[in-house]
Amino acid sequence: MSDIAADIPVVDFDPFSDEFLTDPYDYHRRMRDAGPVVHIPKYGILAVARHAEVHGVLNDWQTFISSAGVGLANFRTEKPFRPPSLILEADPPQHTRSRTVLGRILSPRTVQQIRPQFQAVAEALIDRLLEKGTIDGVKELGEAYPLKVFPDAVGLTEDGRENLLAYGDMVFNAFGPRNQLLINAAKRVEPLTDWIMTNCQRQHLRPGGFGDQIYQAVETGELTETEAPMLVRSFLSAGVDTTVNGIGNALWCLANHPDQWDKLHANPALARQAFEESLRFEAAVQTFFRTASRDCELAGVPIRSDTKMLTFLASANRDPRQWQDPDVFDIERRATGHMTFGSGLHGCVGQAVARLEGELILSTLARRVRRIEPLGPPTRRLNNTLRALASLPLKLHAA
Ligand code: HEM
Ligand code: OVM
Repeated sequence: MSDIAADIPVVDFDPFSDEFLTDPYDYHRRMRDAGPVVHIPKYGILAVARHAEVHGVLNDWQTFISSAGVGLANFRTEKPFRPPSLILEADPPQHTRSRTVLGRILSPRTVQQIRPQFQAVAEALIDRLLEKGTIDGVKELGEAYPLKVFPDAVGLTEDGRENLLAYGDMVFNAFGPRNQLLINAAKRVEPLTDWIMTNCQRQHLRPGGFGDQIYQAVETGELTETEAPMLVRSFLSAGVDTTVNGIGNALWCLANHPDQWDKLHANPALARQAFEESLRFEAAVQTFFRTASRDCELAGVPIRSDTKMLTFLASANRDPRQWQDPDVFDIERRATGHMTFGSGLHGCVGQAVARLEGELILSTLARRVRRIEPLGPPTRRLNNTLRALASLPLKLHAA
């Protein structure tokens, strides 16, 4: 382990404990107020919780690298639980090769092309849920929608799509320590890994879908035969559990802020902004790590090479140094600049798809639903990285 200067403010809590994960916001405030960089001795790591330093770390990829892993494990000294991602857990030049291809597949033009299909599914699903009236917003909307539209767009077969949820749960738990959350997730992982890797093969992917398009880049010589399935794996790892929780958290925000719901219902054109604000307010992805590649300084604090640096994306999103009234959920504010999609070189390559899904669910609800009534408290699904709900009982009142 790398040594950490004695005068860096110490915070003595565990950011991967049940208590922290259940309600992180007061811990975030205490870390922001302790200093620009804090020391978490429990894991021998440093952390940044203010917007300026989170942004600073994510935008200095040469100093704060990803190829040693973007979780707690240092890939230079610990074996990763699966072969590293060729985009997320890579630095240039490997990152550039992967990113060029995935960035083209998920370009704004592609997203315009998939829009009609994504919209039709949102409308059909919400019409069906309105007939039921009482629903679980997590299972029946937050999970059901991405689990249909995203695998369709990638070109997966119908069977076994629910494996994507359990696999995502594992991948995002694995960025944290080997605590009980990870141990429980890991128990289920072997059959999941087999299903995932099988479905990353070209013969299982519908011609023309996002997955097949990765293989087209092999034909042009941009990628190798072995890189292609690994990059399909990236879509299957990052593309479902993220939007599931982005949508689930947005529903929770709107059900609990009826004044904000009324604004959206009166003006469905606010749907995209409302989704953006809920990404800021309840960040579906809470944290990522980097590793210092050399001795350096951040905000005047000396940092040793090989130190793990935890970036609190969700805390940056509520830093009063950056936002006015950060703890107020306001769909009319300018929420862009939040850190929920990361920032810089690794900033989410799927964010246009994620925004499309969120916008279409919220605009369709805004047009067809007069009121979203919470029926009792939601239950949480704790995950080392994701802010996730297990259930969200709701009553939808038709417009
Ligand atoms: C990267 C969040 C949806 C694919 C990232 C990063 C974040 C993030 C924070 C940066 C990781 C880092 O800096 O180390 C989210 C959230 C989503 C979402 C909150 C939904 C609300 C998606 C979707 C896809 C996707 C739908 C696939 C279509 C990826 C990939 C990367 C990435 C492949 C790695 C990019 C790189 O390293 O250059 N995402 N994501 N994400 N995301 Fe997303
Ligand atoms: C990947 C990957 C996995 C999890 C998350 C992610 C948020 C990417 O396998 O490339 O981005």
